[in-house]
Amino acid sequence: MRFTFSAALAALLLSLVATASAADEDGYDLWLRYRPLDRAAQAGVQAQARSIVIPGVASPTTQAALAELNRGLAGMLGRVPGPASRIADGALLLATPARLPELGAASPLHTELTALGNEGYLLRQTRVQGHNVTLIAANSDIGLLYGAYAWLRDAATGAKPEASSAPTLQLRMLNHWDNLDRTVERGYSGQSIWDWWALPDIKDQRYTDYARANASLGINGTVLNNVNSKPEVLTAPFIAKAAAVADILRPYGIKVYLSARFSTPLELKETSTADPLSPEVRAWWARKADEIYKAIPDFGGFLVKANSEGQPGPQDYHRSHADGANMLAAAVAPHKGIVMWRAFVYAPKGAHLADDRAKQAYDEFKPLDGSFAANVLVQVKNGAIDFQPREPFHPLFGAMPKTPLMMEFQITKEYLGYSTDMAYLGTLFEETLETDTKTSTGAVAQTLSGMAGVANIGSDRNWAGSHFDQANWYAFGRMAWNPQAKARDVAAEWAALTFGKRAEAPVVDMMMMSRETVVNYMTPLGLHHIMGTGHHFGPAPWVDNLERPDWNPVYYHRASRDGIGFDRTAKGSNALEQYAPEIARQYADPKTTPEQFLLWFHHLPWDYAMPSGRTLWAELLARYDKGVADARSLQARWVALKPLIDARRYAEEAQRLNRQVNNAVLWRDACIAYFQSVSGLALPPGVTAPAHPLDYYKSLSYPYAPGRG
Ligand code: GCW
Repeated sequence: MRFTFSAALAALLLSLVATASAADEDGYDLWLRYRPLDRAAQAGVQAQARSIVIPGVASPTTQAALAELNRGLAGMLGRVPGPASRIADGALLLATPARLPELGAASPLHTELTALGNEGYLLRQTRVQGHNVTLIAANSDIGLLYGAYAWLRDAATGAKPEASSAPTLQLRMLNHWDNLDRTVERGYSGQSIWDWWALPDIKDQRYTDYARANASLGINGTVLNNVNSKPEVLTAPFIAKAAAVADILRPYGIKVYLSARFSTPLELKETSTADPLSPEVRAWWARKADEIYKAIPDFGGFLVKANSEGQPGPQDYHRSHADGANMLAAAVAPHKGIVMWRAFVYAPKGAHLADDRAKQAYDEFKPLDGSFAANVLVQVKNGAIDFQPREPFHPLFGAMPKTPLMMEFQITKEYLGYSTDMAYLGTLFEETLETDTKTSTGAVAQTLSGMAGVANIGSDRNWAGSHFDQANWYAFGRMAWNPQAKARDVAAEWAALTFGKRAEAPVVDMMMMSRETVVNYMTPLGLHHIMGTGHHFGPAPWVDNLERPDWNPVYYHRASRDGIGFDRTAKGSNALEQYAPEIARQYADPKTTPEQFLLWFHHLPWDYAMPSGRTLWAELLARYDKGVADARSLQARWVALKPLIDARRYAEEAQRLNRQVNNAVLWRDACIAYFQSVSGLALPPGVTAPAHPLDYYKSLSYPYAPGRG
């Protein structure tokens, strides 16, 4: 009797524990959750992986692939097939031509496989050595690892295994804006994951999990430190720390890069100048490169922010960006390293200000097309101003045919509500990448040889600050692998992996509307850069007293009694001239300018007639109202999803979506109060007056907002 009672109690407790642990997730596992499949799906997956065979000598990369497959199968099926040495029916076979001679020139797969290059893979149900197998084939071990992740993704989502895939872009990079003291510039997910102080002796398990997550997306490079760099990162102790990280990332196909401060040798007092043409300086960088490559043989190279926002650069010595970039490029060239030189430049304090900050990068870089060394890439921000909720594509894309360009997206949401507001950036990436430059290059995506994303990864348990912000890391990686990927498909994949198949469709609907919602309550109709000084969080369209004119929101919206918007046509700054003639012509006329860019290119009277039949003033108000209404809709949609989401993640996102509604209302009310004070116009019937007078919004300050590094 006693025995029965305690057995029953134990069973009850066990089931409670099981339910609780199944219910509560903290997000650490990201999209690599590998939760148990239903019975039918289990049978299908099991049939493809009765054993795992990787012929030939194991490498760190094949070991990583095997470990991940085992982890995935243990989670999804509750069993681990383990490695087998012989090919048998039902084997999951991972092989390169070097590992399995059958995949060589005589193979029917040879042509297809060769076309996939070094990183691509193919998945195929086929026969090998007389056995029915599921084949993951590639030309290199890293291709096998990517193939293993693809196979696991398909298994977890019930998707039909993808036939074959290869990346179009060579460089798929994260840029960490992480400082050496572990603060993160524009980071909203805790501290830096790089514990520089503890490295190289103490290596956090997170570094390996970081590598797994990135490899699962095909990310193959990471810049460990902030572009606002420090000289110390290139000293021996920090090179040793970076080398320890590189050792962990290497099996996953991820190279380490560092942001270099242009004046490093001078500041370390090892040279008397930082002039890029000085032999002393050139020799110093060559020695430094040798030193780095001794510690990190596959070191990727340098990322540089120069002559921008007070950073030192070649212009300090009356040299050009090309002189500076080529000097560093010469130092790393013997080691096959590269230099990524950022085009985010705007005049330093006191220098002559361009008439329009949006024009400066093009003005400085376009004339240098053709003068960069072969191992230099110019990294161009998405947005000629700065990662705004919406910007037209940067005019440098399509304008530098002789220079490899990289796209720089910001995954961390500096300007889109940090990690509190929900904004799925897949739609933003897609919108930019698919835009036709109307030059010989075609779509923006076709101008690229690499893509960089400013990381949103930190020490928070869920990595990204919020669960939905994980999707932005995911989308960046998947779209760097395939810039033609559709935001909706990527969202569907992420949602199924993260919240399960049943939640997929409604979660995707939320994601797909989320960025437009933010645009509407922050900067509708092409408005930009009207956020608070320094922290860039809340609204501050009234700010007009900062040292530089182009730091002031009033510089960008130009609202006055007569109208609103920045005239970038020939009557104004003529930034339009930097685009292909076809685009310049189309955007020269407000009637043919896409509504979403209207006030980016035009200054228009408040009573300008919009296609909706409303005046511009009424349309602006309607957009702010729509932003708030859609934020409420996101909140309600999440509530409806409650039965499908585990309690912990449900609550964590619900709190954020509630706060987002308040944030949307704040933006709407503050902007309407301010623009009304300028336009002097009444609110049309039905439009709710802001909750407070303008002075109230002006008095709000956020001295301790996160992310200022
Ligand atoms: O958007 C601005 C940010 C800065 C950042 C800079 C840049 C790293 O506010 O924090 O500095 O862009 O991209 O260099």
